[in-house]
Amino acid sequence: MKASKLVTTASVSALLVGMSGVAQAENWRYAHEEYEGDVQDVFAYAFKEHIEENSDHTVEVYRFGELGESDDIMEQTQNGILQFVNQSPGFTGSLIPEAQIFFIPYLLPTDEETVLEFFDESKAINEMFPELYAEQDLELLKMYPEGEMVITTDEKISSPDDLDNKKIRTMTNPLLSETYEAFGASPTPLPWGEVYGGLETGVIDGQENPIFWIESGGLYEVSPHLTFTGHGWFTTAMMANQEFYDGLSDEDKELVQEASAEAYDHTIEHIKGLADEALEKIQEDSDEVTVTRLDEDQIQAFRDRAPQVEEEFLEMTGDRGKELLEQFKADLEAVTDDE
Ligand code: 6CS
Repeated sequence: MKASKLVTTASVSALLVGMSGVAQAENWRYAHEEYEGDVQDVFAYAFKEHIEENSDHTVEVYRFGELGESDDIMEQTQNGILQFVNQSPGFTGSLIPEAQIFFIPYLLPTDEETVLEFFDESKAINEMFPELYAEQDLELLKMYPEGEMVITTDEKISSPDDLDNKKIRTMTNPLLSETYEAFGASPTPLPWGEVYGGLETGVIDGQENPIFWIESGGLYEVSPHLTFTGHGWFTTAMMANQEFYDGLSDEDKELVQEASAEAYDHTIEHIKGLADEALEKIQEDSDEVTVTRLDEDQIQAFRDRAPQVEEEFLEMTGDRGKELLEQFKADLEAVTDDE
């Protein structure tokens, strides 16, 4: 009698919870590739804040190194150990070849406002990429730029000839190696954890990254000659494990979408002016650092090498890559025409 009363009470309670739509509070795990206060961390914490302020769920953020390298956190997300991950196409490019589009040099302009508008409005970014990520069991939530790429080296450079025989570290996607080969260098793909030590010991002679990261990771200490070539932007992507996302209630899906949109807006505001601030800090800290901004003729010598990389991209990705590239260019034209 007592037992059956208990069962009945429990069933009624469960029913009431179900009827009132009260979702069970969950703790979601989210890993990214950077350190405290860096761009991906700013995004992650804005996302966490929105989720925690608007639901009973909590988000635990893991930074670079806490769960391994970039490829490790992607694997953990695909296996469902993590619910969310921020991984840059620099690494995802070996999993989703089309994501290497960001490594075709001189495809994106250098003007920040135009680039930000492109990310906001691009059909290639906001409609085509989610389908490509879904094929790898990933729900793409946002793609966003972190900053213009700058090359750092052990000696001053201003032409492809100056890169001859220089071992330049690249992220681990095959197209970026093609880019640096086209630029005249010897590309050396390495995970992030090996970059500072590699520069310090001379295993590599240079690398590319946005200024905020060159400052935050102290790269200028071991690779002091900075060159603005204008050849691209560091882009990144935040996503969820597909099965986890598909299993969320409609209300939670909306919550995740809203949190992603809010984190995106917040992060875009954060990156405005960030490169100038970081460069100032670098110059205050080091007398050894040189900054070279290539002029139009010098840039042209690098730009002339871009078509062979684009061709390689098309070879690696076939019709799907062609379609994506065409849309990407059309989206760029639309935002450039607006100016
Ligand atoms: O160069 C890299 O590998 C790293 N760069 C940045 C800006 N973020 C994370 C990434 O792993």
